[in-house]
Amino acid sequence: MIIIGELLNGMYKNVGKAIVEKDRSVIQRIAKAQVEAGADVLDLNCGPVSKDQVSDLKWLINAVEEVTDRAIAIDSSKPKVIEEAIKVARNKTIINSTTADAEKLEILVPLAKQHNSGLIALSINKKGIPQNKEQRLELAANIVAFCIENDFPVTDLYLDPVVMPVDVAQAQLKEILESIREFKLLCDPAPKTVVGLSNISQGVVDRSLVNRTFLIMAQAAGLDAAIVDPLDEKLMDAMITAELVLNKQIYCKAYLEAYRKSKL
Ligand code: THG
Repeated sequence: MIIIGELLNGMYKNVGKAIVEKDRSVIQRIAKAQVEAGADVLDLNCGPVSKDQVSDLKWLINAVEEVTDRAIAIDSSKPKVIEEAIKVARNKTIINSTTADAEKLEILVPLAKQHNSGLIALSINKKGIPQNKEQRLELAANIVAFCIENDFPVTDLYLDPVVMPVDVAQAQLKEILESIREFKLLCDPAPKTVVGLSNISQGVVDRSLVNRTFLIMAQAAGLDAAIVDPLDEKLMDAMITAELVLNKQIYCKAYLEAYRKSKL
């Protein structure tokens, strides 16, 4: 499983404050903690507090790249912001994200290709979030077709079915799990799949339990990557154990410890 650390998001109060105050030490401490906990990639999102997304995201990228050479996911809904921010990145990048809308694909697919970057694509469009598996698959198939036509390697494409909070869209979660399984069948070689896991538990009491239960089910459906809180130890233990069950880790008595050591 490719672990994408979610904590450098302006949605979190401490991070939002650090971005506004340009406090590098707070950002760098959170970056290092996520790397030490096993994050392969760090998601960077300025969140709602940012008044100048381009300069804030560039600042965030620089601050993070000073302390780690792990990949970064440049997280913004605005293609123009991603286009500017990616210019300052030296680490490997994943663009997060495009939708199935032509005007976004036309900018972000060539940009990802030019920078040798991964690309996360949400199976949504301007009309909104799909209400069933069929609509998600149709949008994902359009995204895959666009990538193939434009010579973007689908193995660098991460299809995201868009996880919804369980308290507002409970019936969607089964559709999302089935979408993950079917996204993998859209072409050969298969595209990758990703979810923003913590979306599921916004407003829920025991967030960690809901998160890890869904993550394991998504892993069983073939999930390749997840945007998660890597400091949640119970979540990481469940993720590693699910990899063991899926025969993606070699069993030994100390398999949790062995996995963590392999990430350092
Ligand atoms: N798909 C893709 N990218 C994404 C998402 C996705 N990026 C953003 C988001 N969704 C994933 N990251 C988060 C980060 C934080 C939270 C949820 C998803 C979160 N934050 C607390 C909250 O809102 O309750 C913040 C509260 C606090 O201040 O502590 O839940 O789906 N491609």
